[in-house]
Amino acid sequence: MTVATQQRTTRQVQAFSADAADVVPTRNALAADGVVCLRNAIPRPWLDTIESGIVDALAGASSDVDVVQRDGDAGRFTFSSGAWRSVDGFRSYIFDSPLPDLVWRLLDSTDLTLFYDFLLIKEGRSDSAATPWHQDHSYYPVDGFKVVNSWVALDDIPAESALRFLAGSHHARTLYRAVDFDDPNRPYRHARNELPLPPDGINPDEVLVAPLQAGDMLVWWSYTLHSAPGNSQPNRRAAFSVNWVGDDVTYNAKPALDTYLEPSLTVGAPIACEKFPRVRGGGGRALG
Ligand SMILES: O=C(O)CCC(=O)C(=O)O
Repeated sequence: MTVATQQRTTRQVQAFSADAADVVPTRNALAADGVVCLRNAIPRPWLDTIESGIVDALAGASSDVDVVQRDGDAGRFTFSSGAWRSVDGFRSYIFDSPLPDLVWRLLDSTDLTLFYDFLLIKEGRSDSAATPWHQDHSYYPVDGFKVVNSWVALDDIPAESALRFLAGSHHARTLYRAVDFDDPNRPYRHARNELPLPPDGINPDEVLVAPLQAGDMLVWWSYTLHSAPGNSQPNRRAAFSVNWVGDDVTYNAKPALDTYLEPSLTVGAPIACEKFPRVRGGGGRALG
């Protein structure tokens, strides 16, 4: 994203109370824009549970942690994925907090299946830890459209370091090629070269920005294009995201990271299995 784009970005992601009795306006906003914000979605005790998980994950409980310190940055950029099985705090948050019900009521699906968790910490002054424009779906070996990311802010995140979304970019159902987060000019190792690259020259008037308070949660479709700047603030900017699939999703076994693959799955079949457990519906715990 160009500096000019950042300066002109003023529209915000539509925000709703997480406990609104009527969920229709929230669902409509998610359908229209491809992203929605749930204010105060996750209460402080659950954020503390995630924080205790972070301590354990970084102490070795997560087998998939990357810590990157880029040249010239004072702060590090740390991420971990697929750690819920070995990190108690992450598992407890995913299965026992209000999270699955908050997500399921936004998804028009008979069931809700856990795909994977993702921790992302941009320490203060990790200025170059920018995230290029991408779709989450480009990285996944699955077909279907009921795939959502539920991304909770663990810190207050001002507009300067907040996520940006291209409003309505999920509508065309165009799957773009995966890009390399470390260097968008380098081919991603599992890129499908037959797919188009994400669009260049995003129109700043169509960009939604998402400044958040700790505990606010963004929910977006896996086809929604999004990006984020590095963290030029002095404070940590951390988030924990949980990715879910609904009842139209099937496995396609396309090349992908191990986190997203399960060799025992059949191409064309739903992905629910031991690695990707069904959490609601279809034998999972009932909603409400
Ligand atoms: O927060 C960020 O910098 C990127 C998050 C993101 O793109 C994602 O979780 O898919």
